[in-house]
Amino acid sequence: MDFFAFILMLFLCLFRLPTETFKMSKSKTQMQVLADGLIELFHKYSGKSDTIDKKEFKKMINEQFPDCVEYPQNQQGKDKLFKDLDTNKDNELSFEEWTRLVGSFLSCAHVKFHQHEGHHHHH
Ligand SMILES: [Ca+2]
Repeated sequence: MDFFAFILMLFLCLFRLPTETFKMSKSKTQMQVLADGLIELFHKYSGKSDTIDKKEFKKMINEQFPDCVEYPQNQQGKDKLFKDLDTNKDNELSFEEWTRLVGSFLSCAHVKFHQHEGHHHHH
């Protein structure tokens, strides 16, 4: 390494440290807060294993996804939904597999939001 490269590297290091400290002290964006909340929710049901098994899945559906008609509340429907989400068929839902459920729940909630909005406009 020549002297110039060394100085350049030193400069980069000096620059990087304060920038990162600044970034960390900045408040989180709305999206970051939501992501943290979702990760927390996943961990609440996955426990230490970091995957959700069928039993944990049913508990989660009952407690967290009760108001969406797309999510079947009967036993058979829940089994099917679990099977659909478990794309690698290992009988566990990974975080990635679980985000598909979150995605469709968000779509459903979005539709409901506008239905609700429309309802209010008529009154
Ligand atoms: Ca899986």
